Amino acid sequence: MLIKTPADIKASEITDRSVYLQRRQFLHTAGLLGAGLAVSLPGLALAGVRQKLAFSKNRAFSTSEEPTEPGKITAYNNFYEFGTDKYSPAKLAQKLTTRPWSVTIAGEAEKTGVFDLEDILRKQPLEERIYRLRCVEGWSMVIPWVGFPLGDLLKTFSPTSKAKYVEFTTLARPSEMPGLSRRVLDWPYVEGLRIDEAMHPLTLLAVGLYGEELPNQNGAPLRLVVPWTYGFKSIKSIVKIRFTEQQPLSSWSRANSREYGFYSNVNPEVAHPRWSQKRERRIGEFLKRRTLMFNGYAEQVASLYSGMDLKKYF
Ligand SMILES: Nc1nc2c(c(=O)[nH]1)N[C@H]1C(S)=C(S)[C@@H](COP(=O)(O)O)O[C@H]1N2
Ligand SMILES: [Mo]
Repeated sequence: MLIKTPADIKASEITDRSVYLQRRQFLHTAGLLGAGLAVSLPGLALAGVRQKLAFSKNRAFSTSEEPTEPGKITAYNNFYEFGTDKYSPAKLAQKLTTRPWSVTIAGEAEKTGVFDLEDILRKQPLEERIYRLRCVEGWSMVIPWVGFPLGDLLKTFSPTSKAKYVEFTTLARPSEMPGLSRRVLDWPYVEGLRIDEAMHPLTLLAVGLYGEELPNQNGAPLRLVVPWTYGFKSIKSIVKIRFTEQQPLSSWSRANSREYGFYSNVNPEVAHPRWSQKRERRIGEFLKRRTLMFNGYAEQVASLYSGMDLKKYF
C-alpha cells in the first residue's frame, strides 16, 4: 500500500510544512532538484516518500460521511496520460517528475506569467476538506483532500472584466507519460469552468490527500477538485491556467460533445447517452446508492445554475 497509516510513519518522516518548504528551497538553491543525485538521498519526497502536510481541517466544507479506504484512490485511477485502464496510473505515473513545477497564468488578467509552484504554495494556507467524488462511469469515493480554494489564487492575478471562464491544461510530456502515444484524447488534457464556478468557495486546488502530498497518479503536484461535477472536470497535474472570454473547449467535449457537456454537473436526471446516472457504487460498498443532484452539494451550488435548462446545458 502506498499510503502509510500513522502507525507506520517514523517521526523522522513527519516534517512540518515550513521545514519541508525550506528543504525544497534548499534543494533548489543547491541545484539538486532535477538532478539524479537527489533521488538517492533518503527521506526526501523525491525518493518516493511523500511528505506529511500541515493544514487546518475545514469541517464546514466537509461531508461527515466516512472516507473511502485510502488504498482505493491511490490504486484505482483515471489518468489517461498513463493509460486508459484503472491500474496503470499507479504504476506508470511513478516516474513523473513533479518538481520543479511551474504554472503558466495567461489570458484576461492583469498579472500573467510563469510562476513556480513553491512560490504559489508559500502564500496559500492549506485546508483538509472531505469531499464526495463521483465519476461519470458510475462509481464514487469520499476523499479527504488537502488544498486551498482556487478562487483565492485566481484573485491574486486580478482577472479583468473579460474573464468569463477559466481554462486549465495538464502537462503533456511524452517521455514520462506513456499514454500520450495513443490519441484517445486530443492531448494535452484541457478542462474549463465558468468564472463563478471557479470562484465558488467549494472549488479546490488540491496538493494532497489523506494528509500527505498527492501521489502522482492522483494528479501531483496540483489538481483541481470540483465536487459537484463529474470527476473528469477535476483536471490533474495542471501546468496552465488561462482566463478567457469564450467558453473553453474541454478535452471530453471535443472528443464527444454528445456524451460530455461543458457543465458536467452530477445530475441523476440527465442520463449519459449510454447509461443511467441515477445510481452509483460507492467504492467499498456492495449495494448501489442513489446519486444526488449536484453530488449532494445542491444547497451550496444550485444558485449558480438558476434559470438554466440543465438538460440542455449538461
Ligand atoms: N489530466 C487528466 N486529469 C484527469 C483525468 C485524466 O485522464 N487526465 N481523469 C479524470 C477522471 S475521469 C476522474 S474520475 C478523476 C479521477 O481522479 P482520481 O484518480 O484522483 O480519483 O480525474 C480526472 N482528471
Ligand atoms: Mo471519471
